[in-house]
Amino acid sequence: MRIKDFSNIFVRYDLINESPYYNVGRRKMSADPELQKVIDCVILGDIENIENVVREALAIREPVEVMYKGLLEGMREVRRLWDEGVYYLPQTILASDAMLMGLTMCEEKLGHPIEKRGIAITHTAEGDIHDLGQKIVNVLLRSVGFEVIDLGKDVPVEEVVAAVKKYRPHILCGTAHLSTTMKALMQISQRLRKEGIELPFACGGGGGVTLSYITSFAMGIYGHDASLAPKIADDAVSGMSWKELREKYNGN
Ligand code: B12
Repeated sequence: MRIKDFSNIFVRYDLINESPYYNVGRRKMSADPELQKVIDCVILGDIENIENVVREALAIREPVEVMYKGLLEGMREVRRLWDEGVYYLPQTILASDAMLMGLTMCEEKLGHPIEKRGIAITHTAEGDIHDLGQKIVNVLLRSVGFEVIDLGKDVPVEEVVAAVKKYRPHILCGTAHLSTTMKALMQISQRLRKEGIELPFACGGGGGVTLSYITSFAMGIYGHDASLAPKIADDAVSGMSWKELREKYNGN
């Protein structure tokens, strides 16, 4: 017998039961219908429709609002679903891809000022592919005029050190999410010191990447939110040392 209707074969019944998003009356996370569509597309990993809904949202909302109240809000729910064991890798990868597609559009809409404010290097730690936070940092830094040298994800410690020596940035940014990869951030700090280089090293992420961990090594400044990156970078350009920046942003 040939199967004519596949719709019931690929249904995740656990999702229907456990996620409000797979039910008919989806939980509303935004009062704004355009932003809600963005949120839904991220949660559902709907890479076919994300560009349309982001375009519609950008027609009436500021790019930073679409980023924070749409894309990031959707990712917050994905995080919950993953943490509760409802989402597996495939759903999470699709959701992340949808978010990255939307982020690129927000960046295009924001545009970049012609006059450069300073140079920033960003990267996601060696062994780590959780780069969504880093991509948001890139967009925000570029939107205020920083030249961003994006080293990408899973960047070896030595590659980061070499890039700092080559470009002499005002600020280095790092993102990590795994307990196994966050050590790379500390290793970068140690290697830079060995080379006699000191600069503000702003870090964010998840898991063990906390205020106490990041401030346990030289140069580390903890940023709980990407929106801090342009502020820290601006202060770095104005000449504040990493110690002064740590005092200002981390209170120690
Ligand atoms: C999305 C996600 C993925 C996606 C990543 C896609 C991508 N392109 O990034 C995929 C599906 C690929 C993935 C894979 C894996 N993941 Co994962 N993943 C997540 C999840 C659900 C959300 C993380 C996220 O993207 N958040 C949204 C972004 C925007 O937040 P963010 O990066 O933290 O950034 C914010 C701030 O931290 C800050 N920030 C970040 N960087 C910076 C930098 C500066 C300078 C500043 C100022 C601020 C700042 O600003 C942002 C907000 O504005 C978390 C769950 C959780 N609780 O966090 C697990 C989680 C991080 N993953 C986890 C694991 C274990 C894995 C895998 C090993 C799973 C596996 N078995 O294969 C692999 C890892 C592979 C690898 N080598 O890296 C664990 C890590 C546990 C640990 N502590 O070690 C978590 C915590 C889930 C869990 N509870 O088990 N994952």
